[in-house]
Amino acid sequence: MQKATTVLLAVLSVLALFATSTQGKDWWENGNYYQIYPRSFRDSDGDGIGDLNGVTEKLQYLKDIGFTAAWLSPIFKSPMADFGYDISDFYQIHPEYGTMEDFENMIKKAKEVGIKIILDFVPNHSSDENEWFIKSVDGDPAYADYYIWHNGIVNETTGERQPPSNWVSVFRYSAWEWNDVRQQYYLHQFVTKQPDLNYRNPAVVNEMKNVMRFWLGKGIAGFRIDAVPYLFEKDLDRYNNYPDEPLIDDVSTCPDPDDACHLKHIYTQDQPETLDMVYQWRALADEFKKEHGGDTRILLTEAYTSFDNMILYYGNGIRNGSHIPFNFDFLTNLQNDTKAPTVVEHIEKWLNAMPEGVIANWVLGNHDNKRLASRYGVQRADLFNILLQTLPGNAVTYNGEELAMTDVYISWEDSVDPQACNSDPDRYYDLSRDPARTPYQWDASPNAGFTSGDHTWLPVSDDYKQNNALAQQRAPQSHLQIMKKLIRLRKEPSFQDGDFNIKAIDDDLIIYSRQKTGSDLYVIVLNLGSSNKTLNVNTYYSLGPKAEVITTSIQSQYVDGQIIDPTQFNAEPYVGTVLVAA
Ligand SMILES: *[C@@H]1O[C@H](CO)[C@@H](O)[C@H](O)[C@H]1NC(C)=O
Ligand SMILES: *[C@@H]1O[C@H](CO)[C@@H](O)[C@H](O)[C@H]1NC(C)=O
Ligand SMILES: *[C@@H]1O[C@H](CO)[C@@H](O)[C@H](O)[C@H]1NC(C)=O
Ligand SMILES: *[C@@H]1O[C@H](CO)[C@@H](O)[C@H](O)[C@H]1NC(C)=O
Ligand SMILES: CC(=O)N[C@H]1CO[C@H](CO)[C@@H](O)[C@@H]1O
Ligand SMILES: [Ca+2]
Ligand SMILES: [Ca+2]
Repeated sequence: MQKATTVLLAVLSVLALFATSTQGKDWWENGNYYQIYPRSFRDSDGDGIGDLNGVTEKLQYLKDIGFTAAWLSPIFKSPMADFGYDISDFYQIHPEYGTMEDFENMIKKAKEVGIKIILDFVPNHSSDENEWFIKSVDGDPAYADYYIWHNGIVNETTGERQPPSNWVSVFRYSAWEWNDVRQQYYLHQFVTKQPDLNYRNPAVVNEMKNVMRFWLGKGIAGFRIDAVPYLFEKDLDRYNNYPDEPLIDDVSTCPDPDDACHLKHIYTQDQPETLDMVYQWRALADEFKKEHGGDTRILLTEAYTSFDNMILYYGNGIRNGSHIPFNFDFLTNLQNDTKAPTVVEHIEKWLNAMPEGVIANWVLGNHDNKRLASRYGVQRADLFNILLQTLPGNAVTYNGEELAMTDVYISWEDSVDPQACNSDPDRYYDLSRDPARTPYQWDASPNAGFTSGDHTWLPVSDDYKQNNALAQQRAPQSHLQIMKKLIRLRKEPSFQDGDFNIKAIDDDLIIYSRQKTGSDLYVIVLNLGSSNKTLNVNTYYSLGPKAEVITTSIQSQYVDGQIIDPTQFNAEPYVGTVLVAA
């Protein structure tokens, strides 16, 4: 009896959840987010470097595909030691990318077109060329504690001064750099030109909140926040020292002590203070809306961290956190040879762990990883885009993945990414982020229509004559056409609010359904493997005697709109297909 009541209550609360979610959906919920890497997106003035006017020019293109919002990798003034993630003035536009007026035009155009603009916020560090750092080096009292400074320690054997702790930078070597002027070490968790800001100083916390208010005041829809786990480090102990980090359990997996992977980052990542900071930023975004009106301003957070931590970024039940804590589960855990049951496990794990009332999100690529089509094979690019667009929640797409652009080989000599350049000719390629950052392929004209100039900051892929946005727009079937169709489909009630049931049939086949009561039943079949498999779809989800192919991978034997017999469905190698009861 009691059990029945509990079940009934559970059913009622699920229904209540649906009722609220369908009616009051906010603009950002179940949206489609597009990451623009501005340096490589579109060059408007022929210098070989993408810029803001280039982005403005292409906003309509993004709207036509169906994206809700675009987030831009950093566009702020920077000496470009880490391609904009080293900011020398948080309040100014980087001159190569344009002027403040260009920025304002971009925002104006985005409003006209109906696409939200989200900026990258890089709070962990500034450039060493930032005025704050220069003043800090000089000991200016207002800035002296803006960064993390330490005298270092004396080595008992040699009697010489050495860094305060064994901490290693993400991009190799000690995370401490000696400064001759100040006669102290400063901390940098990324390259030496990226000194870490000191979040234990309330003036820094305030300053960075002012940066956020400044850009929100310019009309952006929110921030994507960079490298969140690195914000805080363990505080000084009572002897004024920083503790060494322990070695990883099996050092043979990362033997070089100069590599970050050699240590367990228990003092330099995921400190408890970090979550509090994210919650403060969320409160700021909420207050900004209260004070200024307009739509919800959102936060997206970048954190490669433990699963439990990722979930806490959403909020702790009392305070709210990130609207979209990037779910990097696919990027970190799905390899080329990952089998269907493992893919399903990862999807269910995230959905089951999410706290109540928040929205899932899925990320398949960004400027720090090899491209989707290169990781899983071009043949499977559509399959993964189908997966991304038909899962419940928010979808995040890195520019070029909608065209199935592939990595471009960049030689050691031509590499510019510090993560690659800090390694050596034997190892750089695996580390290099350059191959996924090459210019966007617009059309078949020279340099893929990215620039009118005769050179580009990274080489253009040599397949651009066949593979470009214009060709794919004109073709009756293409990766881009499939993407457009998927994004339109996602607006259907069954994808916005529908139930989701997924299973792996064997090592290759994934099948799942999306349906909202009273709306269409959709069934998605993905074949990750290399052989044909015939199946009766109705055994799993009953489509009835006939089904329509909504969309399917470019190489599929089926075509969009075709009516088929779902009891004799041929799941071809590497093909994904969306079916609906006909
Ligand atoms: C002291 O310096 C020596 C020589 O550079 C080094 O091998 C040793 O690890 C240092 N000691 C500590 C505690 O760091
Ligand atoms: C957190 O977000 C939920 C859902 O939007 C809202 O109802 C709640 O009031 C928020 N809590 C705080 C502390 O802002
Ligand atoms: C992924 O696997 C496919 C087939 O199993 C193979 O053709 C392709 O080269 C692999 N790609 C990578 C990046 O390993
Ligand atoms: C898979 O089935 C299709 C359609 O029947 C056929 O054209 C193709 O050759 C088959 N491929 C393999 C690997 O058996
Ligand atoms: C995905 C992403 O934005 N990664 C960035 C994390 O932060 C470092 C340092 O700011 C950048 O180098 C990465 O590109
Ligand atoms: Ca330019
Ligand atoms: Ca830090």
